[in-house]
Amino acid sequence: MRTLGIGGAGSKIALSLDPEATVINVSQIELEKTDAANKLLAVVHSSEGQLQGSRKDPQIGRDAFLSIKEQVQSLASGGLVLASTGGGTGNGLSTGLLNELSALSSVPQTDKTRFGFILPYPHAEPTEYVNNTIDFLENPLSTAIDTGNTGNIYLFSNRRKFESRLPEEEFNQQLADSLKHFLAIPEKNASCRLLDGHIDYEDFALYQARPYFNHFTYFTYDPDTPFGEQLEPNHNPLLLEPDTPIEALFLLEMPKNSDPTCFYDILDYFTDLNVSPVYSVVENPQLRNPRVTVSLLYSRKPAELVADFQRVSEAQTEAKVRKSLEQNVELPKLEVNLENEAKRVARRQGADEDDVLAILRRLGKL
Ligand SMILES: Nc1nc2c(ncn2[C@@H]2O[C@H](COP(=O)(O)OP(=O)(O)OP(=O)(O)O)[C@@H](O)[C@H]2O)c(=O)[nH]1
Ligand SMILES: [Mg+2]
Repeated sequence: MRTLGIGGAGSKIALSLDPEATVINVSQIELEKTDAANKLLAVVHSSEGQLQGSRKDPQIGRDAFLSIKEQVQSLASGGLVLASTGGGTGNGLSTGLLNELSALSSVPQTDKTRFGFILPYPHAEPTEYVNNTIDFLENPLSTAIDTGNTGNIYLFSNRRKFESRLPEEEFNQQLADSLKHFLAIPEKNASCRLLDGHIDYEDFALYQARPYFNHFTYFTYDPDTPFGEQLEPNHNPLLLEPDTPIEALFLLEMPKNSDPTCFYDILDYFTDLNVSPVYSVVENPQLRNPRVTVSLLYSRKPAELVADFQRVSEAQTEAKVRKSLEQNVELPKLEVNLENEAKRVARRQGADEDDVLAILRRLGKL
C-alpha cells in the first residue's frame, strides 16, 4: 500500500500508519522537522508561505498543487491519501487532486485513490477550520464522489480527541491502529483457518475501490443478541456516523471450538437492508469471544454531509456552524462581498472565475 500524508495532521497520521509514507507540505520548516524518509515540497510563490505553510488558506494549497501536480497524481494512484480539511495545505492540495480526478472520464479499479480526511471538532477549533471544511465537503469532495473516480473515503473526526482530552500523538496512533485493523482483513483470511466465506486480497481491493464513504468498526460479538442492536452502539467513535449502507463487508473471527453459524444472523441483518455483504468467517485461537469487523459503504449529498459534520458537534456549536453557513448565502453579505461570492460560485460550478467576474463587471454588478 502506498501512503501519502499532506499537511500537518495528514503527515503525522500517515507516518503512524506507514513509516514509508511520503509526506507533502508547502512549509519547508515543517518538512525539515519530520523524520520521514520520503518528503515532497510543494512550491508557493510568497516567501512567507514557503516557510510558514498555508496559514489556513486553502487557496495557497491549491496554487501549490500546480507545482507538484504530476508527482502527487502518480503517488496517489492506487494509494491512500491522508489530510486534514481544516487548514490550507491538506485541504488545498487535496482539492487540486480531487478536481483532477473528477475531470477524468474514468479511473481503472487498480488506480483508484482512497482518502482519509480528518475533520475538525467545531466546538473547540477555530472558525476558519470549520469554514474550510464546509467548503471542502460541499465541493470538491462531493463532486469527486459523484464522478465515481475515487476509492473509499474515510471521514475521521477530531471529536474524540477533544472530548477525551487525548494527547495528539496518542489520538493519531488510535486513528492509525483502527485503520490498520480494518486493512488487515485479507491478511487474516490468508493466515487463519477459514470457516466460511472468503475475502482475498483481490476481493478486498475491489471493495476499497468503490467510490463511497467507508465507516468501519470492530467489536466483541454476542451471538445471542441481534446484530443490529450491537452495531449501532459500537460505531467507530473516530469516524463520522454512517448512513444506511449501499454495500457492506464483514469478517467474523471465532475462538477455537465455537459455533461459526452465528454469522447467518449478520447476513440476515444485511439482507433486510437489501445489501449482500462480502464476508468471511475465520478461526482465531487467540480470541476468547467472537469478534466482528464490519464496514459499511454509504453515500451522502453535499448538504447531508455538512449536516453530518455539524452533528459531530454539540448544540451550542451547531449554532456557530449554522451561522457560518448562513453568512455564505445571506443577501446583505452577498452585496458586500459580491466579488468573493461570485468566485466561490464559479469555482463550485467549475466555471472560470475570471469569465464570471468579467460578465458581472460588464453588467455593472461589480
Ligand atoms: N488528529 C489530528 N489533528 C490535527 C493534527 N495536527 C493538526 N490537526 C488538525 O488539522 C486541522 C488543520 O491543521 P493542519 O493539518 O496543520 O493543516 P495543514 O493542512 O498543515 O494546513 P496549514 O497549517 O494551514 O498550512 C485542524 O483541525 C487541526 O486541529 C494531528 O496531529 N492530529
Ligand atoms: Mg499545518
